[in-house]
Amino acid sequence: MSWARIEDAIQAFKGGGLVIVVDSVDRKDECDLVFAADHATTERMAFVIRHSTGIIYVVAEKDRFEHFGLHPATQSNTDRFLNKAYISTTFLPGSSTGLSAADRAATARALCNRSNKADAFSKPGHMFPVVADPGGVLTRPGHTEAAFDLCRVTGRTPVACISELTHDDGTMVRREDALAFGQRHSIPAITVDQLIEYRRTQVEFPNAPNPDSVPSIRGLDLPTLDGTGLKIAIVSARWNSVVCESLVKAAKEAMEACNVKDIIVEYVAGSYEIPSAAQVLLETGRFDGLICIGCLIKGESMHFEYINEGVTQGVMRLNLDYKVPVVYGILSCLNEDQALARSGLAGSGHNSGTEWGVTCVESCLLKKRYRRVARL
Ligand code: DLZ
Repeated sequence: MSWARIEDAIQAFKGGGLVIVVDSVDRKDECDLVFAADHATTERMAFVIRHSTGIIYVVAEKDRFEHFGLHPATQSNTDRFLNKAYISTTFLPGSSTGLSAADRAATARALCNRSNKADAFSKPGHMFPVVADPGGVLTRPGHTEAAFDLCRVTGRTPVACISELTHDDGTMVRREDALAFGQRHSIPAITVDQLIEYRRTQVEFPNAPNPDSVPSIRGLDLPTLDGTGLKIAIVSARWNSVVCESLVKAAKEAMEACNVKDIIVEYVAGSYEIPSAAQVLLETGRFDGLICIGCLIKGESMHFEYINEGVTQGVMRLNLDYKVPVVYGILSCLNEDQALARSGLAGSGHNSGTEWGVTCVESCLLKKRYRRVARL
């Protein structure tokens, strides 16, 4: 029996299946079952609980755990491998004891969705978060980073579940037995070293396709993005300011959830002024992306039609002239109710600002990716 091809293990993981990951004999010499948390089903969780220690770790970045109000399990880490354990947790809505396979699967999936609120997670609980090193297996060759990297190389939401394989008598499963177990259950088994080798050949991680950082709205699946380091400008109209302010707030929050820290907002009188003000900001070359926010509400004259047309053309021109993503965030509404319903002010829960924030980050990252490839 031998290790699976890394490509086959990646394919299995991408499809939501289990993978066995084995670290080096000089390290823990442990064999873990790992799978993507956004694919955590009751059946898969039950299988893992039955064949492992029963302790299910959930692996992700520090920032994600802290977003849910989780904190380090200890102030002074004395673990031999400096395992970055966070306080255990259970996703409360709909859970019973938190320990059933169904409850633990629900907690795993809930940690994939940043729109869940911190107070929905009990502290302590029955799932055990562990922070992955952002460098993945290239900086720490452990199971935590292997599971995290499997998420990243497959473009899944970067949250995974892991647990150590054990025999029925409670002893730890070692390499040969792990291979046999994998063969019995059609689960590919790989080593951390194989993943390190694979990562060395990778230039970029693909974008996660899953709606995660914010709830998905009417057909637009909002992806998980890391916009660290991006500089974004918002130009907002003051006309219909209650609506515009709510849109600006949602766009900022969506970008902040993607780690964008540098966001400035400039105001102009009405939507008509937006393209020229945006041009002034783009001329500086300081921004990776820009969002135009306004709200045009149809009145009794032709004003609405003319401004609508002019502003739309103006924003498109900026996009093409400056080669910087310029997001069109100008509502064109037939009445006030439509404006309120699209800006999170009518109890619909829908705020278009969220979509525009994520769209801006996504477009900026796309541009950065291709700019880097062009330079290689
Ligand atoms: C004048 C006007 C009107 C009637 N309605 C709107 C509107 O619904 N939304 C908006 O953003 N701006 C409106 N404006 C102002 C124009 O956009 C512009 O500021 C003025 O015509 C001055 O150039």
